[in-house]
Amino acid sequence: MKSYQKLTTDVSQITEAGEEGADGKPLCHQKLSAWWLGGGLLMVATLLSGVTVWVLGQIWWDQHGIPFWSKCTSVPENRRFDCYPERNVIVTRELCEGRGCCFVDSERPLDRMKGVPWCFYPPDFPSYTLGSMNETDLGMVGFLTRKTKAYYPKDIEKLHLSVEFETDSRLHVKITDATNPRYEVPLDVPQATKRAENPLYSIEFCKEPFGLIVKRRVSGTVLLNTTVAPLFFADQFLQISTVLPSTFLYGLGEHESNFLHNLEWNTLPLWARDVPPAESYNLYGVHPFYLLMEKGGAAHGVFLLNSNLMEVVLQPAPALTWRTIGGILDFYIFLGPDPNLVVRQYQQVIGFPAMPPFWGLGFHLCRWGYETSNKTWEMVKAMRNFQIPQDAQWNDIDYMNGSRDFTVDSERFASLPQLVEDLHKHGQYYVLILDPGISSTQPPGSYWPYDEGLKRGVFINNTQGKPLIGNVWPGFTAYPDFSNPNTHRWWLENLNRLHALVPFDGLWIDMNEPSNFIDGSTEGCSQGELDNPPYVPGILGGFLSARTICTSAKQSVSVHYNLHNLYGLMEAKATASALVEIRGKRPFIISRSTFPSQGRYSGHWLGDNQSEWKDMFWSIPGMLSFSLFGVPLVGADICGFFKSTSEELCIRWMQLGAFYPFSRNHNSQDEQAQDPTAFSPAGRTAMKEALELRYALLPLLYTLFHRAHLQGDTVARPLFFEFPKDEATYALDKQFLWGRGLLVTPVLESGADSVTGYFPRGVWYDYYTGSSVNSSGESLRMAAPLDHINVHLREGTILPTQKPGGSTWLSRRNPLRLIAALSQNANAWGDLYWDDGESLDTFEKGDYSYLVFNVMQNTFTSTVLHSSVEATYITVEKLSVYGVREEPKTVTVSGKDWPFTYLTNQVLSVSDLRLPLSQGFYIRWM
Ligand code: MIG
Repeated sequence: MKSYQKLTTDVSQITEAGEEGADGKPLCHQKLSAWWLGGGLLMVATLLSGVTVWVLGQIWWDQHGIPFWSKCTSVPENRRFDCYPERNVIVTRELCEGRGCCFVDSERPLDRMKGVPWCFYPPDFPSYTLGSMNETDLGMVGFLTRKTKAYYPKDIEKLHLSVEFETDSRLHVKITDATNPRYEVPLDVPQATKRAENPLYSIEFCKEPFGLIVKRRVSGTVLLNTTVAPLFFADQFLQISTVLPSTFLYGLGEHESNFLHNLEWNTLPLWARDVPPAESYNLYGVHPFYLLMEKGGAAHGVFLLNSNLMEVVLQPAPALTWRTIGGILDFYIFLGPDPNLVVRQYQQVIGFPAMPPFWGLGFHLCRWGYETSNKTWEMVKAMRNFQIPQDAQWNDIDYMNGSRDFTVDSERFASLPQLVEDLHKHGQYYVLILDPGISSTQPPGSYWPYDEGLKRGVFINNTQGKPLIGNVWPGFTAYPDFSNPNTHRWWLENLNRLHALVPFDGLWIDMNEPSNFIDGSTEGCSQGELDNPPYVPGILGGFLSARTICTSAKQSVSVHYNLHNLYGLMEAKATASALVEIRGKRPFIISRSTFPSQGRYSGHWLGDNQSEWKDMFWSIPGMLSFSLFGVPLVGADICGFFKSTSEELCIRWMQLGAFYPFSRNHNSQDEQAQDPTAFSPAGRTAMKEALELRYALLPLLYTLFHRAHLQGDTVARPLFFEFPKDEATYALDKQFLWGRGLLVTPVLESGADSVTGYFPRGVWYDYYTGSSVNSSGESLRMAAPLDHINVHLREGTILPTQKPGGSTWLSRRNPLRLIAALSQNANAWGDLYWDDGESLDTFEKGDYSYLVFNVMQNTFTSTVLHSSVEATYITVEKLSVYGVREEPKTVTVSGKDWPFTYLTNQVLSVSDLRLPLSQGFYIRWM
């Protein structure tokens, strides 16, 4: 029986309970149908055995006439949604049934450890009811009401539901309080102006209890079905669950975990926190976005635009529960269908990442504890002495006077201005750390940042309206409120003054969770609900102000309770605009705390790791996750932050780190030196070679960043993005790609002289030699001596490479070598974006060159689609073609005969070309 209340498009429909969906299966009350069956059987048993059972029935039947025992046990374990997620409570039958939930005492105590809830919602747990829906220009709106109060305080009775068909691949679903406005994340998101005409999705609503079902139209795949558990919308407890169409789930950061999430009862807390990364902790940043691979290779993504403390529960149904303690439920659903498109569509909402300066892609060297500017300078000189590529030297907090922002220690760092001048003379750059905490204990008149900040009211206030005081490196500190525009002005003025002392080129913004060495403030926190909400997700420490400031603190836009997770984003925004104003060039910023849309302002490093092999491994899933989050400029501390590294580990890590989009070796204080000059000649040489490999590939890397900036392509890319139909790629997080065609297979363990990597079906060429393997989609073992990292080219790829140099300032002038790796049909494709490497908005202003390379019918062609003066400074010197099956008799360059070499491994090389990059050319072999 079908009786849909049809709306104008076939994209949406409202389904009454018990009705069938288009595929004939009941959509709403899936679980109800399960207990009807169970209850029915019990009913028959009741009739058969007469009075005794009838009496029993009186005990077991609940007020709806439903057998309580039956409806609870009919819920399969993996479909139990936790009704009592509170920690520090031993959930008894009494407590559980007090919430109207099912209590099933586990026979296996291990289940409790594993996470199968023993207190869970029965299928008929009261929730909201959907009234009729009305059409709008962009979709539909309706109201949800609830009759029975749920068990959290300030349960909201009437909700407003809006569904907007924003684009064919993007659906926007928003649920909020129908009566009173609530906090919403202050992010500029695009507003659709007309309803999508041919959406990839369809949506269905269940009336009683309310539920939402989203399907992919072409396949009928159910992407979301929220009918599996009740919706909650109390002031400080909002919860919605869905089943998932597969277990191939990625994203949801920031955590230390495998790239592919574990769905065996895994709770991921999201709350910005200063802590050395460890599994299951909430870490520095917050990204409520996931990508899921459906069966068959299509992908979709879901973004919950909410900045409150939340947790995401994953369970093996497979199912997912969003649980947040504030804001509203504001979902964007991206239909792809290709994973690359999902991430692009996500970034169309949060913004595409900034184009970094070219030098930002060079090698960065840093440590905490250089102690003096002279020692820092010696470092730079040693690197130059060994001709190891380096673009930027950094200083950590040791440059400051008493760890105070915007000061320079005039004794230990007396030569800092000269050091920076020397760097600049060599075409190198200087980056400084800044922390948000502003010292509040200097005598009045002696520390402008605090005095002036007080005067202008730029600090976060406590509940009494006075600056909240915490404790960080300089001692007691106040915290700038970056949600206040006055703070941006003040921050800029401080940076201007500092820049006059030390003309830094980039900034490293640390401690911006914000971190606090004491919990809350010097005066503790309030007893109120903002500091002690009725429900606290499973965060480290167990309370909101653990190692940060009180969440009751007041900021100009809202309370810190709502804005905490946005601190790093707002600081990055202020810092980026200040850097633009000061230097007039592209800002280079690396931030520890991040939130969606961070990529517009900064990159990210993965925080305080250790000099351990497993930490080196964790950096790959970490990096790939930030690719999904739209923060492509990402990397981990190469060779590890805490602890001392071994030479072997550091060599392997420099090799891997040469392929971090952001490549920095950083070390903690009091650890053994781990810069490339600190090792044996052989170790040093291996590291130098790894960096030279990076520098050779920078034209490719820069082009990939352009594509990220332009349209949200990923830079460091998971394999399955390119091979979505190959399920064998779904769990890979020990290998990754740069763009579509460069495969990196690092060694991640000690004592190895070989490495095994997966090669999706097709021909792959060794980057260095051009030798090929034709993979059927298999794992291959390869030699990996200590001075070698395996890098392969996918068939059909053309790479622009450049002769490396000691810095990008030097290498950027060098001639190019193009490498074409032919497909089995003897075709290949590649491109190059080139500009001055540092001016603002070169693409937007047209000050760039863009070239497309391709090979067809034994002819390599370079086509200049757009050109600017920078391309006239460099030449193409050499072309190597991998996979030329027969030795050519002649080679011509733009019509003229040219000498060439051909090797038995099918590599054709044409050298001494001296072709200006700014002009098209073709090279033919016959
Ligand atoms: O409390 O500035 O993650 O990279 O070296 C530690 C000193 C503060 C934490 C950063 C780390 C940096 C360190 N910082």
